[in-house]
Amino acid sequence: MAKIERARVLVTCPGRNFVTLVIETSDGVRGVGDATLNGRELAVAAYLNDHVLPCLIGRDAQRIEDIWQFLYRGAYWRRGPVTMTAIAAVDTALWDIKGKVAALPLYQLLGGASRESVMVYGHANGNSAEETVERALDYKQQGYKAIRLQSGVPGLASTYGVSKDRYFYEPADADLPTENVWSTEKYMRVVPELFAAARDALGWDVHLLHDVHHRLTPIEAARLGNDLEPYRLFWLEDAVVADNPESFRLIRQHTTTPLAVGEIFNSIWDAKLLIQEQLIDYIRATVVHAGGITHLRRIASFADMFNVRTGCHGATDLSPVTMAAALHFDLSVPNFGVQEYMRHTEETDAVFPHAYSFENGAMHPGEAPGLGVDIDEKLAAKHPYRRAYLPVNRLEDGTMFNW
Ligand code: CS2
Ligand code: MG
Repeated sequence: MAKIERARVLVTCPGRNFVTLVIETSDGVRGVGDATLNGRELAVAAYLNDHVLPCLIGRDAQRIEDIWQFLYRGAYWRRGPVTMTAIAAVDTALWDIKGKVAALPLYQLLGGASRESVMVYGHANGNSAEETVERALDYKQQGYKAIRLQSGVPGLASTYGVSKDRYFYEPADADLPTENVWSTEKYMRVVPELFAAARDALGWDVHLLHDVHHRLTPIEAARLGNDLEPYRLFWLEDAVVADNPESFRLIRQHTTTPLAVGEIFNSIWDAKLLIQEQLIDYIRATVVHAGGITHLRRIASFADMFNVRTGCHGATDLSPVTMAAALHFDLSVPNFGVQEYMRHTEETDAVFPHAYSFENGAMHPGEAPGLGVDIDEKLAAKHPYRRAYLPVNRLEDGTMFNW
């Protein structure tokens, strides 16, 4: 029985901050897990170093479920982003080890492939609807079958999802939170025009997605969903803050535009009502923030009972370790919808060598044993941590609002 012999937390910043857990067994098998919580990275690193790692040493590395329960029930203070991200890192690293011991790629341990590849969506954005559509055409030419559109809003200096760079988007860009200004009225006028222009230019054989990023009230979201119905969106994401899941009942009453939610969910309990009442169509919970592969499989099985499909979060602040784990999960899960793929920079990819690949709008985790990703510790050490915060939002009258 291989025991957990060593474990260490690596914090590195190749372009942006990442927290990675490395676990090594008495048989010399190594596993990696992502523990990155954007803008709160050091909180998870401390939780792991000070509270979790001491409990892991000497345990049977094969007992993933028991260790999951030990860290969840044993914490007493269960759930929440820091705890569930720490548990996720341990869980992912142990699944990586189990795959290596079995000499199988992880998806084979998760039940094998349910499809040939994983449809991903790309991120077309621009300062104007025209610029966004022009970039979306570029993504279509690259073979993407699904494209998220985010455009600037006239009268607002900046808005979510619009980056200075054509391909890379990193919102955590300052060592103190940047204060942006938001106006729902200005935004609501732009989005239907953007999708009308997009359908004209791109046609109907490509899926289009949009992220509202938690910025509307339920009735505003209902109106936007309605206004967008002619453009047949694949999904409208985080239309409202999901703290009060009942809000989605009002949206459902007024629109058939599919709804996606859950990237900030940490446990099945955050999603239970929304799934059970079929108030959403896609669950965005992901490996790194929802308790790892072990817990995400539970969420997906529950969602499957209610015709809800997976649409895992995959932004740049989720490291290549999470991208690899997500692709193994996506290839095997029966109720798969789509996977988000926000490209990492070359600098990041160099620190995290990986087997997954992209081709013609789809990805595959590869056939390497375990996750098929690792961290180059020497290279990682060359990129010290740099404090960085996500922006915050204020309304035009100065009122604090959701970013
Ligand atoms: C977003 C993210 O990709 C998405 O759907 O909601 O970019 C999100 O803003 C970041 O992951 C926050 O860290
Ligand atoms: Mg989102």
